[in-house]
Amino acid sequence: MAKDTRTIEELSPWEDARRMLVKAKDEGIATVWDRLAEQTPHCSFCDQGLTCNKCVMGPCRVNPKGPKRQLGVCGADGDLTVARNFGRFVAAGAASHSDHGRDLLEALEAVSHGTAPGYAVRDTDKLARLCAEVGIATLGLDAASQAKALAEHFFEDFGTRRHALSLLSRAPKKRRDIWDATRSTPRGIDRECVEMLHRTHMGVDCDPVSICLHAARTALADGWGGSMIGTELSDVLFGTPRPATVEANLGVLRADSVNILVHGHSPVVSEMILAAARDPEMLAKAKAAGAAGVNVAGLCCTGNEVLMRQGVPLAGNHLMTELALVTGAVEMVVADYQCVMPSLVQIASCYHTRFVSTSEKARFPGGTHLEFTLENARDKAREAVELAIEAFTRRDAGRVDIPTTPVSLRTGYSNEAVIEALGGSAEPLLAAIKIGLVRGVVGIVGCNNPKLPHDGVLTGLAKELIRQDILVVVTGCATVAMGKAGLMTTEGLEQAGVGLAEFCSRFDLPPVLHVGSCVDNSRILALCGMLADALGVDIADLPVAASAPEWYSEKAAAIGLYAVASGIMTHLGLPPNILGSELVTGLALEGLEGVFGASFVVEPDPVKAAEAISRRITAKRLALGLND
Ligand code: CUV
Ligand code: SF4
Repeated sequence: MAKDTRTIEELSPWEDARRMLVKAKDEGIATVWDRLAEQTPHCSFCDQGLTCNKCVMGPCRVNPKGPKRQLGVCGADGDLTVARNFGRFVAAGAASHSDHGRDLLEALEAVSHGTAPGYAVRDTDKLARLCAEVGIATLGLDAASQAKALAEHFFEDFGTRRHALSLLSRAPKKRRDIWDATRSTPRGIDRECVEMLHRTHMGVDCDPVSICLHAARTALADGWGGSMIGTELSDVLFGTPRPATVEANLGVLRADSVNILVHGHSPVVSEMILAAARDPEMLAKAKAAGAAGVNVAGLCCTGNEVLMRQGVPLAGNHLMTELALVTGAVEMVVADYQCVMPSLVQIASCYHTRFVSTSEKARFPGGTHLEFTLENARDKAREAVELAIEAFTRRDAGRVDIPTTPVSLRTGYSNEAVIEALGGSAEPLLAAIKIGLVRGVVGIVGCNNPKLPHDGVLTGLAKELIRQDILVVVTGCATVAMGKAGLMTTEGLEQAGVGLAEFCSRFDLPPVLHVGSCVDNSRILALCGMLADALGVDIADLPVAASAPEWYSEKAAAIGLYAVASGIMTHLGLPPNILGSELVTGLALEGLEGVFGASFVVEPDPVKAAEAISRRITAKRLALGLND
């Protein structure tokens, strides 16, 4: 097997990761880093986005600068090839978030019909607020009828018959005008994804710029559509997050308990697993099997979902998912979908660990498939917990190593909770921004990527930003990184600049606020819309930025693009596979500025990235007539 030439110390800064990397090596277990080494160097055509397999006249490798093969068999040049690939990449990401959003919509509908036992509307106020927002008269409607009406309304947003998605109303008028003028107003969530597949079929849209603009429209359909609906309905069904202190890292696993890891993205399955694990009957069964209890911990975004709402500890982020199993202390991984490495099935089989898939659309051969539906979820969750208890009896104590003790982090900062923490309105934050106590706000989001030092770019960037009085909001896998770095409690204020520390202390906030999972990036969009409206400006005028320092997924590309198309400059720690086209790369790095008032910055070095972001924030502050 090819070896990663980096030392374990270079791969990850964390004690828990390093200990498990050593253990994996000792036990002969390959990880994502080993497989990356085997795949390196990557195919240079693919790396640049210059391969095409969209028809069987090909596949083609396009070499724009070469003596030969400047065009694919159909005549597509490098720019078109890169644009078509990137368009489909973004559409896949937007489709993933949005299909997840649709699952929440189906759950809400089933709850309204009484056909989803165990699920309920937990936040009736939010349900009523959303109904009012989209124009559903709630007078005389009970919660079930409101849920039914709201579900029907949002289903329409997925279709093809609207001219604009309903929650676009949360964006400032100026922004909506820009979208209209550039024909990037998303009409239907599914429609934009499907249209991207259509446009990129051989012989449809052959203009790379036009494809990129449609990519922006598709991404906007995710951010202000599929993801936003997913977030809002998750709050309605499972409760709007409120501040709480929780624990994170592999130390949250318990040697004496049945450990179940929930992994994936949707709260629909993980909430049920949690409910079953907390059932006294299950606890009794666990005790009978010799365990002290049933301990549920989260991975990745589903972990963020149950962390935000239920205080469930977070075992780790993307690059920790394999290593969590290497502890030998995990009885079960329950996965729904997205970002679940197929390798987990193989690694689970090296231990007593059971890998359970739950979604009809995400099957993992070699694992145990317990198909969850809205009707059977409560029973299936109990079945899963019973299987985990059974697995506990087969645990090999000699192979268990739970490294480190957990760190604490504060969570639960939904927009509602932030406003409540500020005393009922966003005014104190705006005032702090105006006088420069808080210079700006940056969303740091997204994944890990084994090509980069684990969590290194994420935490390096966050530390630089808070030092420069920039408030950071985080979602997804970035959360665990910030928590481990100690930035998500008020103790983290020691690392913040004087102004930010003063502001945060006044409202008892940490310098890095946890706003949720990847779909919850929509909370950041909504917050930006709110702040811009309060100031009477466009989102592009705000001293804000976004960053996905260690991103890897198609979804992250969609997030980055909807941020840019919403007017938010976005930093990426590594580029998407577009460098084979100067045209597309130029558009991403500069051209979009002229269209949407924001573009991408690619920079792997966290300090340099912070400089670029800080410069941007200064420029926006000066343009608003504020100090720098
Ligand atoms: Ni959706 S998309 S690795 S779990 S943040 Fe984590 Fe988050 Fe990226 Fe995936
Ligand atoms: Fe080749 Fe064109 Fe077919 Fe792509 S669509 S595989 S470039 S012939």
